[in-house]
Amino acid sequence: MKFATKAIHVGQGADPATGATIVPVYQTSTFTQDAVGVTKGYDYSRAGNPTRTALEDCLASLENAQHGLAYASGCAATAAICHLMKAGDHMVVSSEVYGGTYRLFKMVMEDLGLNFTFVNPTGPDAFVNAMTPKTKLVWLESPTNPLLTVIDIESIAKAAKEKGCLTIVDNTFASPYFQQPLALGADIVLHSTTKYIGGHSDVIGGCVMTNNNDVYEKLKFIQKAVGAVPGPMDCYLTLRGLKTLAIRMEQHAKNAQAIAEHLSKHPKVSKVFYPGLASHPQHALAKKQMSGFSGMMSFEIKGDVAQTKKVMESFKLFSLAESLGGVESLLCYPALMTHAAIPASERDKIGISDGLIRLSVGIEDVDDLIKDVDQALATI
Ligand code: P1T
Repeated sequence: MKFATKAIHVGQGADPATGATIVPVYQTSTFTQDAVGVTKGYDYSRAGNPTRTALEDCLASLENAQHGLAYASGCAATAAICHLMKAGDHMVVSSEVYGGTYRLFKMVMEDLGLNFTFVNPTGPDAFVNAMTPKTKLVWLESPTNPLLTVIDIESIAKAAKEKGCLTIVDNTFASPYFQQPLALGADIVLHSTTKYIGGHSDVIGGCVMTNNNDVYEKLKFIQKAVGAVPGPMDCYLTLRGLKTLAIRMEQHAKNAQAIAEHLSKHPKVSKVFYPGLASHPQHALAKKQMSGFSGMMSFEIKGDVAQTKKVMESFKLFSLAESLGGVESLLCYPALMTHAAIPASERDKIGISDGLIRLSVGIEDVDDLIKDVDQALATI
């Protein structure tokens, strides 16, 4: 079965109890048992719920994984993976990650005795050199948020495997439609389903997919024991959004490519970060490991911070908002919004400047989006 068909059908057969064509919202915390310990497969919704099972099965199929697990948010999924480590264990992390991922590692997990080394993501050697006998996990996000750096998943996963470490890829920016990290050798894939997978900016969620049975058993236990699970209505909304993922991603990528090309010729723009541009430093790698370049981009204007803010506040169709991946276009100021948790000195080192604007390009008519970009830039 191909991607678009799986998104609509896997895990979503007619409801066995009623024949409902669409997976019902099983809005129940508990399940009546036929006799003590005799259930129809579910006993309590923290452990499992049929609406969640449908979502987990469908998500797994989209990453060609045997197992899928859904969480209450992308950060909850990230925290679940941290629970695979014990105090004293070490993770090598790409220095370019979502600000909330950095915050969770540095400000929550380090206090519990986990250790993290952040490395420049552009050379596989940096990951290998940072590994110690205590390293258990390697964390990649590709393309990165918000600089759209493309990381060589295959090389790093291979090197990690040789050292006995598991590689995790946060695949939120690409979506499973454009990138399949497990096929590139990664052990675990993670998404904030709040973004492209849900696709309509109306639900928070996260997920993890793997083919490793041992990792799945551990994560399944952690999911139940920690309890950061999505409710049935959240699973329903995510599943509803997921059905159109393929068609949405095509349009996101088409619109983003057109806007990136337009911006790169614009006299008021100094730099554009989009993996679909031939000028992107990892364009060749992006072409090799992704089947499309998705809908996220960033750019810098020729101007100071005040002018950057003026431009940002002048958009009319793009909303000034955190998050990404919805059908509507958004823009954000990473330094003060999504990546504010990263200290300014670290942001400078990474390249998240005070002039950086991030766009989540939606699926509106691209002519309207380009007009909006142009009128905002015309204000300075
Ligand atoms: O917001 P939540 O569902 O918990 O997902 C966290 C997360 C994880 N990974 C990546 C790559 C992300 O971008 C995010 C969330 N990001 C934003 C809210 C943002 O605007 O970038």
